[in-house]
Amino acid sequence: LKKLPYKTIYLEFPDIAPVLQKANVPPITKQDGTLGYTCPSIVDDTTGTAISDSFKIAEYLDTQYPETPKAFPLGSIALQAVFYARFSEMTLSLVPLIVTKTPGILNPVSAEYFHCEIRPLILEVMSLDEEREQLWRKAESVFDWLDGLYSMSGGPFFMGEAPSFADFVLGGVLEEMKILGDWDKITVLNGGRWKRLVMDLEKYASTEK
Ligand SMILES: N[C@@H](CCC(=O)N[C@@H](CS)C(=O)NCC(=O)O)C(=O)O
Repeated sequence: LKKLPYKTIYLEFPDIAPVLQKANVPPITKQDGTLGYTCPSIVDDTTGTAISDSFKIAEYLDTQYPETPKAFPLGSIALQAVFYARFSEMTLSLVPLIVTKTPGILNPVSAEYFHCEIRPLILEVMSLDEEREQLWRKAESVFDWLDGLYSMSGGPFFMGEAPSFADFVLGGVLEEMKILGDWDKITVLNGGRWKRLVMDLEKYASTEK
C-alpha cells in the first residue's frame, strides 16, 4: 500500500522467538496473558525501531511515513480498532476449519512445533472435533456479518473506495482459506464479494518487495 521498500524474512515456528529476540523486537502480550513473539514483526532500518503486532505496525508506519497512503484513513483508527476486536472474536469460529489443515502445509520442523506447542493451547479454548457441516454454518454467519458491514461502505473496501487495515486483516484470512482448501465455498457466498475482494487486494499481496 505504502510502496515502502522492504525485505521479507520467513521464519519456521521454532525460530520466531530466538530471531525476534536477537533483533530486539519487544514481545507482545498473548491472549493468555503470557509474553511471546509473533509474526508479523518489523525492524525499520531507517529509525532502528522494532515493532510487533499488525495493528501497532500499521499505526507506526502511518505516523512515521505520513506522506504515504494511510492504513488508517483520517479519523478511522478507533472504528478500525473496534472492527479488529470484533473480527477477532467472530472469526474464532473459523479457527477449527483452518487449524485442522494447517500442519499439512508446514515444513516438518514447524508442523512438529504446531503439534506440540500451539495445538494444545487451541484445545484449551475450543474443540476441534465439531462436524465440518456445523462449522460451515457458523462460518457463513461470520461472512454474512461482514457482508452487512461492507455493503454499507459504498465501495469494494471496508472504508469505501480505498483499501485500509480492515481489508488487509480480512484479506489475510481469505488468503489463508484459499490455500487451505475451502475457497470454493467462500467464492459463492454473498454474491461473490470475497472473491472480488481478494482480486482487488492481489496487487498488495506480494511479500517480495
Ligand atoms: N495480534 C498479532 C497476532 C500474530 C500471530 O498470532 N502470529 C502467529 C502466526 S499467524 C505467530 O507468530 N505465532 C507464533 C507462536 O505462537 O509461537 C498480530 O496481529 O500481529
